[in-house]
Amino acid sequence: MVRIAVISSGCFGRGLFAYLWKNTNTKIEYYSRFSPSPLSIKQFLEFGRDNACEKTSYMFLRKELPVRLANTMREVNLLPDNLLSQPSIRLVQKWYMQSFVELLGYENKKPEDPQALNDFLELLIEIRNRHNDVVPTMAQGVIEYKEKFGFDPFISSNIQYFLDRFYTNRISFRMLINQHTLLFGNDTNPAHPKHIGSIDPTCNVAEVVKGNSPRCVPQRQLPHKHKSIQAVYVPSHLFHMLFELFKNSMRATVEHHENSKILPPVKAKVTLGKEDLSIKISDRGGGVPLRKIDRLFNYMYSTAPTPSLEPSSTVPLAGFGYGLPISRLYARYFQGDLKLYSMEGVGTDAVIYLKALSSESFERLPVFNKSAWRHYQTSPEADDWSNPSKEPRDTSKSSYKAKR
Ligand code: W6P
Repeated sequence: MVRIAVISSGCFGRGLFAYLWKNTNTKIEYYSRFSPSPLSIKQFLEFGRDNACEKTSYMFLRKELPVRLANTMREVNLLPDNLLSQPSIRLVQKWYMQSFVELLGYENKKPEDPQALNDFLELLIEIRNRHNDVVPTMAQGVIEYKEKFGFDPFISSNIQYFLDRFYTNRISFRMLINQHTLLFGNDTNPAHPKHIGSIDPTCNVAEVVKGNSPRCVPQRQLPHKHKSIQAVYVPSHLFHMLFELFKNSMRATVEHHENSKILPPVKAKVTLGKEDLSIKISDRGGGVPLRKIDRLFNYMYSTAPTPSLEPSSTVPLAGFGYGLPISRLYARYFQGDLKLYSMEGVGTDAVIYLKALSSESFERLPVFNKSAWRHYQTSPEADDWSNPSKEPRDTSKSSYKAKR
């Protein structure tokens, strides 16, 4: 009713846009007050297996997707102005805004309307495509910032905190969209009839490991040697992580043994315990000193200054890029983790930990609240440990006694 009043009042230009803008921001505020509802792999599986109901999925998603979008959009706005104002970040914000507004179009559309169900599914595919390049575009934004303002530890820790949460949100958003479109779209997957959406209920981990590397030697350590280790998992996530780890291990191996005829193999080991399913990838690529390990996961540190100027052939494999931090997010998304254990001069073990039980692998989702807000206000770790500088500390000032 208000909408009609505004349009018919004749102030078509700014008035209408101002109204729509204000209305959308009110909606973002409204939806961001809900916390996202994490699902376990078991729940994804059971929902998709027992004659999945499209109406139920629609009813859940038309609320849950705006909730997840709004939570992350509120957090984007907490980024420092100098970063927020970069054109690439603005572009990503625009995509989020558009997708959010489009989803709101279904707030009042009844699930009994088959046209609404079909249009909603089409919209999800459109949104998924619109957001395809979010990761490289955000990386571009970080580059734009770095070119103008240089590397700053405060900004770097902000970016690290933010991008981990932002990309986790994106992984979860795409997971929900993929489940809905794969279960209810016409594009059934004939290659994997047993899969439930993107989930393989009997994912053979060693097979995915082998698929990544013909040179590796997957060793099995099993309570029953005849049975291979299976997981209820998203094979594409597992593939993404393993591809990244093998790539890094092989590069380290080749570079460390440049002048020798034989290359030590990259080895893989898969183990299953009561809690964890663990996958270790071991290389003898000379290792990384402890001081540099954190950098491998740092977004601001590992964004190349000007990748567009480099020959394109070097881009996909060059540097560590965002592959490692995002692989770790995939592992953490379902309550696992990814860790590196390196011994300088020798080599590196990378371990992916997954939950052995699908009932325990709940989505790990960022929530926009006061505690998250606080992270953007405080500076990184106060300097409350000694530094190795040999300069004697100036004790003449009174501040020495009156510790603050
Ligand atoms: C290295 C560095 C690295 C990162 C990730 C995985 C394996 C390896 N090996 O030397």
